[in-house]
Amino acid sequence: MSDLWNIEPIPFVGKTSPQQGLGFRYYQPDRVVAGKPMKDWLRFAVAYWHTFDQRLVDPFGEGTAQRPYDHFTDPMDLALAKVDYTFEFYRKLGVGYFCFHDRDLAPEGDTLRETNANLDRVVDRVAELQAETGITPLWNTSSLFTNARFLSGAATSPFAEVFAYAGGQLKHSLEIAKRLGSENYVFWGGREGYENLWNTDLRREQDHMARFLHMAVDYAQEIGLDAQFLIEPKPKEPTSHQYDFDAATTIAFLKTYGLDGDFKLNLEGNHANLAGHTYQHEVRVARVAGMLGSLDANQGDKLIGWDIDEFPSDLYETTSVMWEILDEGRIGPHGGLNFDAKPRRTSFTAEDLFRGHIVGMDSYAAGLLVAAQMHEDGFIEDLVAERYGSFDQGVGASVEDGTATLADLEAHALDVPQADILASTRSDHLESVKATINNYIVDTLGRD
Ligand code: XLS
Ligand code: NI
Ligand code: NI
Repeated sequence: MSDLWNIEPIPFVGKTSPQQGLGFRYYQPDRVVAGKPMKDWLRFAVAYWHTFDQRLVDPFGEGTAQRPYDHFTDPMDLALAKVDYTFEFYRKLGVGYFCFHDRDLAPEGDTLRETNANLDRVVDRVAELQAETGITPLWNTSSLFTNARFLSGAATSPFAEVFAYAGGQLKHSLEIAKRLGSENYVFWGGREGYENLWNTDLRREQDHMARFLHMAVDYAQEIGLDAQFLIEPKPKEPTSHQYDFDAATTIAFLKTYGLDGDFKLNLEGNHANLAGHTYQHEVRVARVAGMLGSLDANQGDKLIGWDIDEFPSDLYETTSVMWEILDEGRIGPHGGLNFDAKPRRTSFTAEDLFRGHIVGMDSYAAGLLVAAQMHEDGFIEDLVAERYGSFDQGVGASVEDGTATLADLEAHALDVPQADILASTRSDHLESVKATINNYIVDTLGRD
């Protein structure tokens, strides 16, 4: 798969092209939609771990991926060669950002000191290529779940030695964020949860996790790191219960421990589904709490339960997420769309990495176009205003302004016939809303 070097930068080909070529049908970085270029609305990022490290294993099968650095036997040579490849990929795909875990970049040594030295050598190369290309980290994070030492968690491990190691590892990772100019810094608590309550001190583990995050806030301040801190909720997997279960749970945790001023949320489509939510639900919950930070753009599979991390292709979902983003005005203070996604095992070449990203970028660009049209027409805004209109006057207004008592409500309700109450709910036409959204998708994209 040395074919990456022969692939031309991915062009915009529009609709007239045959499907088989590599090209964008909707994504045009400089096209202005709803007042901003597409690239500013979307701020796409490539996920280092999936795109460059993932061997395309599944629980039943070995990796199928073919990568041009496979022939390196020395892990440091491989790590350094891979960095050059990654920047070539970003450039050809036409994205401005990437995301990584510390351990995606470089192999571990026997001690944290040795590991940091390996990492710093690779980060030197990343810094050089950033300076050459202007491509920068949307965020970085620390892998506090892959190594065997984290078998029972990191910040919530019952073992102080492990907590200490995790803290030391985090410190260096924050220094890298500062050095490379990461716009955000993500915490995904992969093993911060429990497998069984019988051996778990729920209170103490969450106290420890909060301590860990407070230490991160303190250290960021000490070194002048101004990246936005983000927590990425996920309900389970690999633990049977993860503390950052979903947006609502995570917001409650942050408020309980006085961390809500320093953190926002990084929301992932597939994680939303695992929690029994739509992606739009998670984005909306974060928005109404003022906690929307960034997005991990992927999707689940309706037929498979686990975090399968497909590239997003569901236009209904990308439309609903982009509708929220347009309504918000941005993804977050420094947010973007990180493709926390991998191709299927049958798609194992370099070209397939492009195909996966292209379908994801086009699906979000198409969602942006549809959502922009919906906003322009104001149909959802009007519908919601009408639906809650009864709270603008009369008894509704007295509820909202706090003057109504239960006695007032009883006096109001006591003699109203059932038919009149039902008549007052006339504007509830969910089926026609769904039909209208379908029409927007078909009509907007058909015209474009
Ligand atoms: C795993 C998570 C992970 C985070 C970064 O399910 O999505 O990839 O995004 O640690
Ligand atoms: Ni995930
Ligand atoms: Ni993720």
